Amino acid sequence: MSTLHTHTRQFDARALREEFPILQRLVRGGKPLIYLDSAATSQKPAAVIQALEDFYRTTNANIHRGVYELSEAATLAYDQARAKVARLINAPDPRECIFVRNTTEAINLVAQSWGRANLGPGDIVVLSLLEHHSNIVPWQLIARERGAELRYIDIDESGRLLLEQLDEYLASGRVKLVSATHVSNALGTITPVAEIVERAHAAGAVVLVDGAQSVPHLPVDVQALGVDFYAFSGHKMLGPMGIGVLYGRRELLEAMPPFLGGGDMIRTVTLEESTWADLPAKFEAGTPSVADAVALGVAVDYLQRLSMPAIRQHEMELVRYALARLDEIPGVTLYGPVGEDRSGVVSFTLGDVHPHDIAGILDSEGIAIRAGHHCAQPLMRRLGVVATARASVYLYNTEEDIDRLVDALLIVRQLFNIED
Ligand code: 7TS
Repeated sequence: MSTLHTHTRQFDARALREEFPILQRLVRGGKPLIYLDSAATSQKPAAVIQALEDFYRTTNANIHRGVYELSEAATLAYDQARAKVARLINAPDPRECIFVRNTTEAINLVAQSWGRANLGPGDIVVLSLLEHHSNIVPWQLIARERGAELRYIDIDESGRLLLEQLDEYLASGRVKLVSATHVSNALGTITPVAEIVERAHAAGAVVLVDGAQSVPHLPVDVQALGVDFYAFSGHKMLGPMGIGVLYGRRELLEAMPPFLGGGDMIRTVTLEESTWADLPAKFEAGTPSVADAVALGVAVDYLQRLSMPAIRQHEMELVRYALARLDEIPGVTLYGPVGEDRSGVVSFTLGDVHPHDIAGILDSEGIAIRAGHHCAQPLMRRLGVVATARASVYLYNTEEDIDRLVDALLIVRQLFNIED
């Protein structure tokens, strides 16, 4: 049944696997690698790896400086990558897409630049209990510095945001910014971003969305969502590590002071003071990760060729299958919502086996999952667990990967004598 299903489908994950060199390797003494940790970082197709090599072999030069052929070619490739990223998220203007290192840096940029200029004593920043530490700690730092306060939107038992609480916070009239994730890395919850934006804007608050787990997996349209800032990482969307993006609405970015000072971000410098370059250079001090940006552009091409709706569809089918199969295993507890508002992340526990033990046994079977607090300690505390095991899928995963996961979990049950 499963074979027929796969053959009649447009999306052929098994064929795509061939394009990912690392998925061909064996681990743990000859076992095929079953990679179920794409929420931590995705694997890279040969085209992206090739783009890195090509850049250094044929185009390497610093950008925006030389008047010679190589520098012009490198600058052009860098700008084209920015345009591709802007198209992927439907940003109105590529200059609104700032290249940074990752989601963490993008959020710190907004906290340090926008936050320092706009937050004062008594102002409120609203976050949620679903946040990754990278969307908590930067706000704690700037809130402490500026005398601002933090509030957190709670979740219900299935891991969905309780938006009534956002309304209560907004009613105070003191909320300057709402910063929330689009997809929870620990539970897979897809949050109602457009609704959050509507409510926050009606109360005069600015909205930042952490898109680290959404841009790789869902169609994202920053204009349709109405967000003010949107942050994501290249390495989770088939691109290299070390390159990420901050989208920001132009009026906001133009009004913000620089984050880092140095070369490339200035218009003029005297011994006393400096003036700033236009967007996006104002926020890209120093030599950027040009090759990584160019390779991210190739990753975006790859995703768009498959189409984001098709990737989303494939992952939804896989997660539905995984949830059903894991649910059959006695002793398994599944976390996160069941329904359309769920991405390709499956968090679970098995009896009272520590998730690190689960992950260790799975590893000996060649299966890579993540175990721990997933950089979401407040969320784990809210759920009343110290850690979960987490399997996360991407476009190259198949139902066979889930079958192997289930087989290995049955071994864990046996080893730990879990009762039915
Ligand atoms: N926000 C979310 C929702 C994330 O999932 C992550 C990384 C980040 C921010 C930070 O991204 P970075 O690229 O700046 O590191 N999440 C995970 C994870 O779930 N397992 O490892 C990293």
